[in-house]
Amino acid sequence: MKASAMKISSKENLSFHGDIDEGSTLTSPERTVIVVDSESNLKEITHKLAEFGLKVISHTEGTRAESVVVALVNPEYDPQLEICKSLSKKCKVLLTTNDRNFEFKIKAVNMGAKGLLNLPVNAVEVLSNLEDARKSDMPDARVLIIDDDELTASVYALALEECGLRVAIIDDPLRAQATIEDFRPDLVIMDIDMPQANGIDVAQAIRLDPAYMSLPIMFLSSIYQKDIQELAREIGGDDFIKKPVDVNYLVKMVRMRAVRAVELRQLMVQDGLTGLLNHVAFKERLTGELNRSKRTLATFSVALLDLDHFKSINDTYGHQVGDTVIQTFATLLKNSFRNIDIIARYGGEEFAVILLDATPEQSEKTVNRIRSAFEHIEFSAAGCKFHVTFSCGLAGSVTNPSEEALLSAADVALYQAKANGRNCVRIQRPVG
Ligand code: GH3
Ligand code: MG
Ligand code: MG
Repeated sequence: MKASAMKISSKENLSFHGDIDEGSTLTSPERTVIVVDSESNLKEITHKLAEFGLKVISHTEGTRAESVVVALVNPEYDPQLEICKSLSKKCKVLLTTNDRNFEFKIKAVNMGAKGLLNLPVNAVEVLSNLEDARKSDMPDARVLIIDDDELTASVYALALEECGLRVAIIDDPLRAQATIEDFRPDLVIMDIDMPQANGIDVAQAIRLDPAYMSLPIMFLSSIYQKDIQELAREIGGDDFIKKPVDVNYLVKMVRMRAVRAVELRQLMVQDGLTGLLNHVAFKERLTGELNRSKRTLATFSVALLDLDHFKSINDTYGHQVGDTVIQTFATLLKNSFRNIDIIARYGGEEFAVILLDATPEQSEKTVNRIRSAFEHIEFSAAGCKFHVTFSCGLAGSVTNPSEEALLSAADVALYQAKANGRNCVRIQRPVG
């Protein structure tokens, strides 16, 4: 749903393009878009999308075009929209045109087009369409089953997985906290009667952590005593279901709750402008990763990235253009870090990233590549062209084993990067 928040209004007439960083490894093979256009437009669009790690191919490229989910078709190149029609059977087709004539729209819909994109093509808009097209009906929801009866648990798991949910099972409730931190379920199905601990106590222990206070918990039990049911409800269990459970009924209940939980979670953790994690959610993830690194000895780095002289962009071009720069930067970050990295909008024009299993030195290379890609992006507004840069401070979890230490070390490094003239990356090194 956040993709809408990421969309740029074409009224702003803002576009960007620039040179591709030669050494960039931002391109990944599955991020491909089909473009149907004249040779020269094709070249220009290829160039623009490359900045965001997107690859362009032509619709004639046979099997390579098979798995592609978005196609951009210029109606000037395909006036009868025949190519549009045939592509629409395989993927989401967007017509690249400034024509908003209603008759044209009717024809477009008739020929299978799913949207219109203004010219010049804007990479951020293409990316948010790509995200939408990839999204399936079932949100990416995770369910954790805690039950000492492994056989029953795996029967439930199978049924839930069949309807597209991701499922983890633990038979020992004492592993609940660690598993929740690692797996981050949207919903927990909890047996009550377990040899190691009572399910109701386990649920209460989980809820002692404010981060999991609203994690939905469904209790399953063959014990059917009214007072236990009431107790379960009191501590915030969403449901109490009697065992043996009809699997179809369970799937229906879980599915409904998981969808709602995912929607709620997104509302709570996402930043409205960029769709990235918000400040609070970032802090929670940081705590989780620190706990995890204590258990597993895995290390990570934290990067704080702050746009340079951003106030003057707002002052010169207006707040809306400033917002678009923030959205563009967020899109570049999303498409440049690995999927496992945790990216957040930390404050106004400041962003924070947790780079898992990466030393500050390794992270520095990644961030420098992004820095170089970003400084080449050319923005244009009100007839002027301009570039924006950012500065970054990095700190590692090995030398800063607490939340405060990590964030303040990264902040000190960011301050050094600013003092050093901006548009650079600094690592905070421990004194002595
Ligand atoms: P520095 O290089 O030292 O970071 O300078 P700066 O101008 O970027 O930093 P400063 O903290 O002085 O200004 C940040 C500006 O960012 C001020 C604020 O109005 C603007 N800002 C914060 N949030 C948003 C936002 O959501 N949208 C827009 N357009 N501007 C924002
Ligand atoms: Mg700034
Ligand atoms: Mg700032």
